Amino acid sequence: MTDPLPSPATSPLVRAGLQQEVPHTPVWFMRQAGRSLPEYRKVREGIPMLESCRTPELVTEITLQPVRRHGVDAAIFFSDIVVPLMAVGLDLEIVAGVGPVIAEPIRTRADLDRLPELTPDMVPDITESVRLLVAELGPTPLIGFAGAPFTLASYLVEGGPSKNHERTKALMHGDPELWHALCARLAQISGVFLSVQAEAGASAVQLFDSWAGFLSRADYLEHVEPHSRAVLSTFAGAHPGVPRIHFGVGTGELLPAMAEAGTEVIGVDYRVSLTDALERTGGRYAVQGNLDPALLFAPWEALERRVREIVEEGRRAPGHIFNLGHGVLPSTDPEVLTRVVELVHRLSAR
Ligand code: 1CP
Repeated sequence: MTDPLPSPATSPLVRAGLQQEVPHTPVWFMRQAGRSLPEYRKVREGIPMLESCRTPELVTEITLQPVRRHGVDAAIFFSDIVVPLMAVGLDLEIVAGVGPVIAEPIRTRADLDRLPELTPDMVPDITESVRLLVAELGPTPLIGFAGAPFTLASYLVEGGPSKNHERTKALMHGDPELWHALCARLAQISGVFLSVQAEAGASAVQLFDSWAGFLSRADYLEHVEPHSRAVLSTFAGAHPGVPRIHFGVGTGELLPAMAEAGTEVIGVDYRVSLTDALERTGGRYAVQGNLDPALLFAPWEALERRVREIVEEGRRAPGHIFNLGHGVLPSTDPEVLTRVVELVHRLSAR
């Protein structure tokens, strides 16, 4: 049999996600687009973050930049987890050096009424951006994404980035009914945001529950998991064959629960080895990760040693997507990222 024509559906990233044979371990980096790239800083000059996210030509250019430069195996859609919240009419801003800031936080039932459901007609620009990208990317897959209900809820309840998530946890425990209503609404919004991207041609999706690691396992299971499960299962029903990646930071204790919430790929941060992650999830899930982004600042020999270890550990998984354990740090030397891509491809070539 001859090899199928190269296409996103037969790309190493999608194949690894679906536990199929791959020609090499696919690599991409969380936050591969962004401030580590001079070409990004140049096109973003003077344009606010959320405006950039809603301008299809700019989204396309920024998403393609790291693909051109590093030869990564996937593009990640340039957007932000708060874009769908902005689309339903919430007053919010991404403040440079801070992150998302919500003008009026959501803490009461009346506040929840300011958060309507998302419908695809509220985000025509997202459809357009994804279509433009898929046309430009050819066989390289585009990863769509959304924030998971807990991580989104944290921004909404706290009003911005939080160190301890105290107001969020106070609401979760103080008014569970409102908490579940808020998370159910956020699950609807995230679900539609993911589905719009897949409908327009995204070949894989990642659900970012970046702050889930701040929860105990019991809190995760009772207050959060049902809502992430709703997003993930609705997506799988509508888009079979599009691999899902479920990722959080500091989630070593939650890996089994996050895997069982419904995913093909479990994202692993750098605090847990891929070997331990495989063991904790019964060896049944493909894994993504997990180079410590700070190691990109270490001497090449030390970095190379760690990359080799991760590629080796990944061979024991039913599928491995090489990535960092969290996003690229802004002052990372982009040339080091390119070398890591080349190294992973060389080490893993079959
Ligand atoms: O002006 C700028 O350059 C703003 C920096 C920036 C960028 C480049 C923000 C603000 N968001 C983004 C893009 C982005 N955000 C992407 C696409 C680019 C890529 O990965 O290459 C993605 C996937 C996100 C998702 C996102 N936004 C997450 C989940 C991923 C993660 O890092 O855990 C989270 C938590 C956010 C919120 C957010 N948006 C921006 C910042 C600085 C933050 C984090 C703030 C905080 O610490 O709470």
